Amino acid sequence: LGRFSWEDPFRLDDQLSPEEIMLRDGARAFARETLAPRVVEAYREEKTDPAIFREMGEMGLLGVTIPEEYGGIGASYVAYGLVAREVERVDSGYRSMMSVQSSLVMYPIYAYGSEEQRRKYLPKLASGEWIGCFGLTEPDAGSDPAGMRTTARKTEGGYVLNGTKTWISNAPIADVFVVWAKSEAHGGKIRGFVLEKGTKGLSAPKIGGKLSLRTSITGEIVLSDVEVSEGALLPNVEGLKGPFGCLNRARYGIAWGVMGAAEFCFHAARQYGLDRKQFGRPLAQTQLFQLRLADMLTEISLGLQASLQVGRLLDRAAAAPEMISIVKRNNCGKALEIARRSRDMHGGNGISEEFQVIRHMVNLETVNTYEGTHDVHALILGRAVTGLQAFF
Ligand code: TGC
Ligand code: FAD
Repeated sequence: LGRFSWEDPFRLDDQLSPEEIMLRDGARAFARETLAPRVVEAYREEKTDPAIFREMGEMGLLGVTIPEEYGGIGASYVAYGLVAREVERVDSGYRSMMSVQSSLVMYPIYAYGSEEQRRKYLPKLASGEWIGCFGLTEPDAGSDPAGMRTTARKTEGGYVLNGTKTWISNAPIADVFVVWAKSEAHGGKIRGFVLEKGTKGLSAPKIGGKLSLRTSITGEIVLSDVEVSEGALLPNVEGLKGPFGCLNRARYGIAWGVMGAAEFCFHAARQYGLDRKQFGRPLAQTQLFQLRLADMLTEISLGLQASLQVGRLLDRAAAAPEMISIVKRNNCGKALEIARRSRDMHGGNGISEEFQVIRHMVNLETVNTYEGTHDVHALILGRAVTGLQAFF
């Protein structure tokens, strides 16, 4: 009979390569030593430290799947997921910073960009010298990005962009903006553009007062007659499959990431239950407490195992978007439930910043919503199951 460890029930470690374990351990040490000590204050003060990008870059955590010749480390999607899990174990906002840079900025430049764009942007994004953001959502086009109003009008030497993006992670501190717009010259199809900070007409005001994901800065992207050259267009993709190709990767990373946040909350609830006595015995010695820990253990084990399988398929270019919808949706929903439960199991202490679980809980509300809400992923799956479109 095999041994059982509550910290690794399905022996995930045995299913990883030595390189994946090495990267995971590096990310874990970085998260513990560099991110964890500053998170409580950063969250309280709603403060994003741009230095984190450079620190992540030094550790090789930005664009891990991008080939070495462009500054990445050419690692697997499983490795990318493992990094997301370790970073989000500390805070979903830090994972957001990392996954926007990796999947939503570096990936489209690598997959859809010209050689010149790759060489210009990727090494500096990989090192964290430049910070990137991804503008898809608009005030009137969230779950339905096809309804976007941002336009690109052709001029002699390039394009003029107009429109407003909202809820954009990293935007106020970004150097590089991947923006999606309907291009008149391409029959109104959606095209991607790479814009640079300082371009006339481009601004990115901060959205203040967020009560969730407070370590990750969010803003608008306002485009008022922004003139760019032909070289700003991402030449190799057209239509919604451009942004969705990036979202597939980011959503997959989120599936791993939220399991890290859930593990934090699970471990905290277990420790609290062992330490805290009521009615003359540890809370962890009550049936209800153990039932909840068993539920957490089960959901986390299943969520990690499913993410690993989708990651292996992604690495073989055999993952379907619907598989990613299953793990993004289910893992976010379960992580949120686990965080809420852990908060409750901490009693009054559960609302204190000291115990940290309420921060994870409130963060996970955002993660459950962005990159396709819990219900939108249900509709994607419903369409796959029935063949019937229920969005509209
Ligand atoms: P639909 O008709 O389904 O598809 C239009 C075209 O896109 C293609 N496509 C995909 N391609 C690749 N991967 C996918 N997952 C794809 N899904 C669709 C599709 O084949 C088609 O191509 P073509 O060539 O035939 O034109 O499009 P729809 O308009 O009906 O879409 C419906 C829906 C709901 C599925 C979709 O719009 C959706 O997923 N909505 C959610 C929006 C969303 O996820 N937004 C995310 C914004 S970015 C963000 O939140 C970042 S937060 C980051 C952080 O801080 O960590
Ligand atoms: P809506 O689409 O208006 O949805 C509202 C509610 O209606 C939801 O419950 C939804 O599930 C439901 N709903 C929608 N359509 C249907 C339907 N057909 N049937 C039934 N129910 C439906 N976007 C970017 O482009 N880049 C970023 O970097 C980025 N970062 C973000 C960071 C944060 C902190 C947040 C909060 C959001 C971010 N987003 C980003 C935007 C995010 O992707 C959107 O908020 C998300 O896609 C949902 O869109 P919405 O907010 O417009 O909600």
